[in-house]
Amino acid sequence: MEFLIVGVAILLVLLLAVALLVQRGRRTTRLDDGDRPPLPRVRHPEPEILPPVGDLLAPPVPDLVEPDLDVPAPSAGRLARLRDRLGRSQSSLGRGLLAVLSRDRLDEQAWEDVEDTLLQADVGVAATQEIVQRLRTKAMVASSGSPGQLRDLLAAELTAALAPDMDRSLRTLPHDERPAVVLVVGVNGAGKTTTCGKIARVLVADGRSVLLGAADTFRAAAAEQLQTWGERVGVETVRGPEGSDPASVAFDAVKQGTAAGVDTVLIDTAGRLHTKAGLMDELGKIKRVVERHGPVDETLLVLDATTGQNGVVQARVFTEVVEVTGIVLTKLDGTAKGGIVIAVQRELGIPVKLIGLGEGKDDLAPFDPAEFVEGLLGVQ
Ligand SMILES: Nc1nc2c(ncn2[C@@H]2O[C@H](COP(=O)(O)OP(=O)(O)O)[C@@H](O)[C@H]2O)c(=O)[nH]1
Ligand SMILES: [Mg+2]
Repeated sequence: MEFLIVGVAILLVLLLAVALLVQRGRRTTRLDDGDRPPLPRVRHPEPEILPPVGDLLAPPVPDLVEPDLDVPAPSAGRLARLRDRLGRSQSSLGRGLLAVLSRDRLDEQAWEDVEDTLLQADVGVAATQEIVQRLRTKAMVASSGSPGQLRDLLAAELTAALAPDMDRSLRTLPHDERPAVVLVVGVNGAGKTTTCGKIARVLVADGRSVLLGAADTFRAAAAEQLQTWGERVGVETVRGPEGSDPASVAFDAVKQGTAAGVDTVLIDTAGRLHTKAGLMDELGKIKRVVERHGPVDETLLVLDATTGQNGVVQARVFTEVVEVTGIVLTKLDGTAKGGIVIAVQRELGIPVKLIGLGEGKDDLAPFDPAEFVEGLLGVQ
């Protein structure tokens, strides 16, 4: 019995000793491992996700659009998307006219009311008289004279008054050796800088390269505002020191744009000159100096639509200074009356090319007469 106890005790001691040895052996191994360079970690390859075939066929995203940059909305279809903003703000014109045309009898009073509604909507005297006269004639010979038919006749007349055949394309395509140059002019607060920024976004969305020129050198904040617009879409801005000569900034912008091989240079200008003569001098000089590089392709006059007929008077001053090739009417989403588009175009004989429909980054739409009239009249 004693033998057995001693035997078990010896066995236990032996087992303990073996266990200790194994333990130490492990530790040693660990230390050795630490001295060796770590084994490369085996990376399990990420499962490869192949793009769908449709994506492979899609055009490559232009380099300009980096992940941290905005991807502006495409310009196509913008007016259709934004036109309900017109419907809301233009209720006086659209709803007023449609209410009159829905009357049981279109008597003398009714036509006078149509005329008043158009005048109140800033359509202007000459255009109003013309529209009413043509509409009256057509309503007389109309087959049914139903409100729906009269609405269609009205839409057709308003569209005709907007000269749908005018060329509204923006000349922004580069020439052989130099970029297209777009000059943006207008009075202070009309929305020039905002419009420059929005146009830059439209061009970037269409895959073009752009450079901005901050020729409003009165305040550093003006150049900063423009630069911020550009930075969001990866577009550079050429600036000069505050108070420097705007013409030389504009000249440098075109020079740098040419060297960089961009498609379009957009030049923002100041509008806060106190006298008409000062404005003439400055804008005339900018244009002359820029044209040492070659002719300006597009001169856009930005008008605040809420200023109504005053805007037309203002516009005349600009057309005397520079050859305006297109009008941008801003703030048509606000209290503006849509008729101003008809008046401006008719009195200046210059096409409205773009309209501003909000403060949002992509709230600028190419102008389309038929689409615009549908917006004015609202969806019935
Ligand atoms: N609601 C609205 N506001 C606009 C529009 N376009 C410009 N603005 C605003 O008008 C103000 C003046 O714009 P800005 O571009 O600085 O005018 P600038 O002095 O001619 O350069 C800014 O607050 C803009 O956000 C527009 O289409 N709709
Ligand atoms: Mg400005």
